[in-house]
Amino acid sequence: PKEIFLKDYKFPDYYFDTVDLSFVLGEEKTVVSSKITVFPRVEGSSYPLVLDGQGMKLISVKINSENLKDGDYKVDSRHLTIRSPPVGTFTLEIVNEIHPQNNTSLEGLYKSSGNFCTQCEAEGFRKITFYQDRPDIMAKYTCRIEADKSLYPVLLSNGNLIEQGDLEGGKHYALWEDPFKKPCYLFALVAGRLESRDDSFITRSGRKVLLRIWTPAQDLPKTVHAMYSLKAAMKWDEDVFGLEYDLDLFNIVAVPDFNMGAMENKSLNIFNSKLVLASPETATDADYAAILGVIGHEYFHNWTGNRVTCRDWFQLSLKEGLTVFRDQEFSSDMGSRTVKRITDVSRLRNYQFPQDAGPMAHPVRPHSYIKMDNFYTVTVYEKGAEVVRMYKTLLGSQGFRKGMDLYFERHDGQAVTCEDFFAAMRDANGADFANFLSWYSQAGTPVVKVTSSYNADAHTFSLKFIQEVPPTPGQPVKEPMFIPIQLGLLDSSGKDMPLASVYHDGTLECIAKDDQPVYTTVLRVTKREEEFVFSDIPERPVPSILRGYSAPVRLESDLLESDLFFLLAHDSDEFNRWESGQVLARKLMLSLVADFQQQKPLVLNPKFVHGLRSILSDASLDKEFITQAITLPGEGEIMDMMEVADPDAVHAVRSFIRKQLASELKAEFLSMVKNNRSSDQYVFNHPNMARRAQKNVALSYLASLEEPELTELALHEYKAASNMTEQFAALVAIAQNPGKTRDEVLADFYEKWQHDFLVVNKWFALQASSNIPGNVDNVRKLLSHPAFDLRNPNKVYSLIGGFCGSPVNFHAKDGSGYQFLGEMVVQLDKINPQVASRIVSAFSRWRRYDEMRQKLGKAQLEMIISTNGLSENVFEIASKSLA
Ligand code: HT7
Ligand code: ZN
Repeated sequence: PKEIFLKDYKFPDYYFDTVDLSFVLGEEKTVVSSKITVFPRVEGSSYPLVLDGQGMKLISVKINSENLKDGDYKVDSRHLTIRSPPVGTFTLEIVNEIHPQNNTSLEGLYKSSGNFCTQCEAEGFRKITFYQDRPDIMAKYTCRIEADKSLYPVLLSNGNLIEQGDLEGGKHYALWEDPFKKPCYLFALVAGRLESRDDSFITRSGRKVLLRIWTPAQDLPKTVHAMYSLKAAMKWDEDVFGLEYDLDLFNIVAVPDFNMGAMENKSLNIFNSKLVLASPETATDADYAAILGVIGHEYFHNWTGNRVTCRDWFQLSLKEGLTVFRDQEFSSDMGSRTVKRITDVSRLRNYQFPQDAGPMAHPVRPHSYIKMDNFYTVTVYEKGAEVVRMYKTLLGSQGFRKGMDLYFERHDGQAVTCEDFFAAMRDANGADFANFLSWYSQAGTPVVKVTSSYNADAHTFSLKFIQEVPPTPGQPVKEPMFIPIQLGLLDSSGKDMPLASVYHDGTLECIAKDDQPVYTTVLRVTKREEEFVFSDIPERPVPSILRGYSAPVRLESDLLESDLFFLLAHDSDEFNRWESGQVLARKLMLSLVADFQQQKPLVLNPKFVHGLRSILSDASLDKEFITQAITLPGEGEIMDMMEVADPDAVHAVRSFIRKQLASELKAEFLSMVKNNRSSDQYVFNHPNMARRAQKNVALSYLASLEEPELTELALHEYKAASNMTEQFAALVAIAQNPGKTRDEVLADFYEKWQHDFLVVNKWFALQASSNIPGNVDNVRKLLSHPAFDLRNPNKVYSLIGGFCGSPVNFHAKDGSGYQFLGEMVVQLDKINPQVASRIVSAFSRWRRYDEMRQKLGKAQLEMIISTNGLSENVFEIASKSLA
């Protein structure tokens, strides 16, 4: 397979001005015709025109209405080359045939539940017709769709509907025109039996936009929350960024078969059903929150991605990092900012940090790829969002907004690079960003070590930073990064001290602004080693470092255990208050893991229990914050910090601490369950979600004790629940423990919900991720359950992906978990390479485990790589994992 490099980027020889597409959709085949106005980049030049195209039958090619002869062009399995096109502007007409009904890759044009739909990002358009399938080719499109009227009453594409009508033979057609230039990855078509929930939004300039969410008729009642989310997102983008929607129609279509979450096609977003459909009875608070975030995300792409797009796929984070940042801010403003930040940082730590430390580590802007689909990663998305957040931390809200305004002023309608975004931020603010660009080019999570000292005579407090960026594949040596460290200093009563000035790099910098005291400041750490000395500090402070998690780094400070407990109790920065508890928990878990490995008895530090008890009883704290604060770091996070990851030890220790906490804090947890019950109607808002979260976490702790009356309590909550959030949490609590109750409740749940495929997926995932030893056999059985289907990505992610989340069973010492996954990857690859390559990633960190597991994991990767006809997608992940 061919590797593509950023350094080899070349401007295209030809651009396209207008593209008229026509689809005749049929049961046996679909005929695609395109008419493209082509012009050369350099006037008067003539080069061969190379079009991408894969897996389709070419019927005819015309230039300026003349059929081309055999020798005028060449077709191979990947390209159509026009040998010597005419000089100047010309029209190119192509007719080809495709077979969407056989397309199980869910890329290009395919069928989902009998309806036609498309997915073109990243390189799916080349499976529809021959084209220059690259994002810097931006053109204006029309799209005519012709299909049987009774089977496909709804025909949708991008832009405005300009004509429709009936045709002979029970057929009909629709003609769509998109007035905005776009790259082909934003093209979309949907044809099917769908109905819509309609609403409208009046933009700030007074235009009325028709909003339509399309689903099969029976699902329409479940689109209320999606519509609420869309309208909230439209309003938020106007209020916060001054960005208004630019067409009179915005369509969202929900489809059950989709490789990722959703797609921002211009004015015709296509969504995985699970990110649209919700009702209190069938969706959890987490589902509701995900829908809000993703509907927002795809809508926000209209400006950050569609109006301004990427020059090439290496720049993906230009649109994705920025849009994730925007959706994070949107969700923060709609709920609790602290809790949103905590969940986002946890996600970064649990998924991105391990990627950044493994064989697939790549910079936010990768240097090369074999299959672009493999680079829709937590690094490009989530670390990319952290990079955007750092601009805001450095510039403040107003400065960041000025940068965004300049970015749109300069680049609307263009395909640009990460440097263009950087330059807009810099130029709008006259800012000095030093070596900030290395965040785009260097992989690996920087480690920042901080040591502190207080000089009681001089009343100065010094913080010394040493940073190191670990080596990653292809990048053995790194330059220091520009790390914004937001911080405050706490006095002995727990209050923030006013910060007057700091001595740094030979100069005294004033912190106070306009004679107003400042309590939180941002230090600019740019060198390998750097010292900052605060003056006028009357007593030894406790520093609260990296407030709000101001940079995506691993912080190692010399704070004492007592300092961490102090911060947990007092820090005015809620994020760091939570973080201090997590640092304590991580230290505790690691030391207990060592004890477990040495077969020492496990004893829980009473100070830890005491710290959590004070959090539980602090009435001033937000309930959802408390829930986060009493949730232990994930097993993956702890394994990631170990020299040799030991899944059994980490799982045993985490279970031990949970049980100890449950028993020590039983009274508190029991009242949390009682006090947070409610007979109210389900409401999706912060106070109600916080209440449910608190009740659910308490119930989960209690059920871990396996005491009959506590299992009974969980069973009672399961039966009494009037919404899925509480019902499913009770089921999860019960399912922790093997036995009759577990089996009966699982059977009852399926019985109740078998008609709802999204709820059944939760049921699959819960069983698959179970840590009950030997569960692989149960998962194998579930593969042949009537509700399971290897062709549906959601089901695969629930059952097979869910299984990989079990430290006990996926990493089983007898290799049964690895063998199961190896078999699944090979089977899935023949159906859907994108899904297979996501699943094979579970093997990528095989070197982190003990020798025996290494051998077993490696053997599976070798088996996969030697499989005949392996896709490029899986090949890339498997070969990089073995390298
Ligand atoms: N921009 C969208 C990316 C996407 C995608 C990429 C590869 C293969 C399938 C895909 N489906 C959607 C989603 C987003 O980030 O908004
Ligand atoms: Zn996106």
